[in-house]
Amino acid sequence: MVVQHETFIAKYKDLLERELAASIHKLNAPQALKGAMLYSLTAGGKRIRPILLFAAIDAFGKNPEIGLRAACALEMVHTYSLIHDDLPSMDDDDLRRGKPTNHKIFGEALAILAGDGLLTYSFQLISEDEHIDDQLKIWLMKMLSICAGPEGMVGGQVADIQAENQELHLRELEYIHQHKTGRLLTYSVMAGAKIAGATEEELDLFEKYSQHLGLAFQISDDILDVIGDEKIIGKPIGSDRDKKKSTYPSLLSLEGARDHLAFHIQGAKETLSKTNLKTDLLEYLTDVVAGRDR
Ligand code: GRG
Repeated sequence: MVVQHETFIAKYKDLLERELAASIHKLNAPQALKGAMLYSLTAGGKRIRPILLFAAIDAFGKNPEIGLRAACALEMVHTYSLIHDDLPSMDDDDLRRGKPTNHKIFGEALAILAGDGLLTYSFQLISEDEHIDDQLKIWLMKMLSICAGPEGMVGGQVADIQAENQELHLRELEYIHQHKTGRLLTYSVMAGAKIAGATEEELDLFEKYSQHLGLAFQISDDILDVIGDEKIIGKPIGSDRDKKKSTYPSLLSLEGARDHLAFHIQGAKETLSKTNLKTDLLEYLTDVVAGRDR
């Protein structure tokens, strides 16, 4: 089963990466901008979000390829967020995934514009998707706006910046992570489910699943920071380290954070089992995302 899941992941990662590159190459835009967009898009991300989108479609027994454009759009939004997050005015990181950050190569102005280009192009890609009908396009664009915008990732990023050097309560920490990283994971599975024709009830279950998954992702990241394992999300040493931030282990102790992680992994899997769909791949990805397989 593991081999089968890894084959699925490798196949759709490859398909996605070829489509991402083709989407940039066909753009009628300045070469410098295309170069900066392509640099970060092809800099070696794990593609967790598109894989979740494909896996959600697969759970319904549909061909995951119908979600290819939506998956590219999603990865572009994620990539824009990383480019902007690394800027001197934000985290001021020199390295991402072991490579120089976008602004280190292309300069700050082009890095900002490469992020802007990826964000706006993502909506163009969905609007031009020939495999889905207009109603579904509107749903996808609206949901992406909600999950990535002020009510989602951007709002979470602002809350995170405001929380620097402050001692947070657990619910404040959860707000930050549910928005900053969680909402895009929610979009990943809900978009896949919607593309595959999910009912409202199934969409609700996928949303609940993604909320557990998003928190598990973050708690696992916080635990890895404490135990010094850098390999799972590829976060370069030095990233975010100079700022004093509340984390799950700092609020709950390492043991408490581990209990919390186990709670969310179990919650995610229990929610999946209520869908009555073929969710073994999503279960596997839950363990991958929450770091249980390493
Ligand atoms: C700038 C609007 C704006 C938002 C930035 C996502 C984000 C918000 C910042 C990233 C900061 C960070 C390192 C958060 C920890 C969790 C996270 C999102 C890690 C990166 O995602 P992965 O592990 O990255 O999927 P790869 O490199 O595999 O694409």
